[in-house]
Amino acid sequence: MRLHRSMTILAAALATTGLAACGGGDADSGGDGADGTQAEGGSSGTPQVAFIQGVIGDNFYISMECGVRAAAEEMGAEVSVQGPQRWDPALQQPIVTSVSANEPDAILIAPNDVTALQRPLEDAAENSEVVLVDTTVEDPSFAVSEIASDNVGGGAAAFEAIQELAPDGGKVLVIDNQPGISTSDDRVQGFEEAVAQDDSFEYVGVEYAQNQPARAASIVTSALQRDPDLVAIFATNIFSAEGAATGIEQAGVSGEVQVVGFDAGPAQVEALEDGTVQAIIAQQPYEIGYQGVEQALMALEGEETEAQIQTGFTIVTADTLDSEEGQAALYASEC
Ligand code: T6T
Repeated sequence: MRLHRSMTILAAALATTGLAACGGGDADSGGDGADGTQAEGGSSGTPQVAFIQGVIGDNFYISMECGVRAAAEEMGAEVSVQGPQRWDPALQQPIVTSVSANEPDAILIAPNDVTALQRPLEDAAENSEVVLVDTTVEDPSFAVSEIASDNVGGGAAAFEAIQELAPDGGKVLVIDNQPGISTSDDRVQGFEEAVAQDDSFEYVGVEYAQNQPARAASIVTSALQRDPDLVAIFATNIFSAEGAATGIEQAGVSGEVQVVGFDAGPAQVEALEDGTVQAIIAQQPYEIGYQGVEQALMALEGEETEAQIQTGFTIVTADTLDSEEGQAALYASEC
């Protein structure tokens, strides 16, 4: 149920975060129930926030969960966390349906697919404030806020890193999760636009590993058989990067073929240290989760929310890994 009530503690907590409400949000972000009634939250009166991850066991979403939990504790909300076992819209949809049946005050979700999750989330938004964290859907107008990295910019930054690592140019490959995911589609787009501007590079295309490191590894070994002169690979997320590093090691080309990966989980850090990956692009998942709760609670209070919030990223290399900034950018394994 949506709330629209006086929560002095919450309001005070929001005021101290210093995040100004500035425009955006849906017209309905005032927080009345779909039927126009003003509804109370959980039986305790404490706002109930359900966080649905893109997939469980992914350090990006674990770090996001830490931000969600920290914000909820500070602002006096209760949190439940769930997610599909694999990155698969068919697994995430029933989770949305069952979470939504309980009508939590707010749902924070990273939808698995831009199309498949559209309808279930529109339905969920009838009874809960929905905040899209990380990924989005085709028409996010039902959401009170969307919070994500600059993914197009991140893809372009990955190519810039490759330009520095392979200044003579050559063949480059992208390994992605699967099409239809807003974040990684944007990363691929940013990369493709950037590579098209530099004649010294030849883009051999994008291959999909379906979030399976083993598939990413075999994509790398086959790509090297086809194109032994491949100079660099951009892997668009944790599992693509993890598999790319394995493939590079199996092919015995560590340091010869440059790998730039998105995300900064423990496996990516190990790959940087081993020299199988040369640069990683760390997002700010904790911040995304924290701000997600903040926006949800603002919507519940009837305050204006920010329609879109873009968070930053940090490029980490073996040289910067031990710096304060490098260490601060790494993802958590637990909160
Ligand atoms: O890269 C992140 C996230 O931004 C993306 O949407 C899905 O993959 C990750 O969770 C990393 O595995």
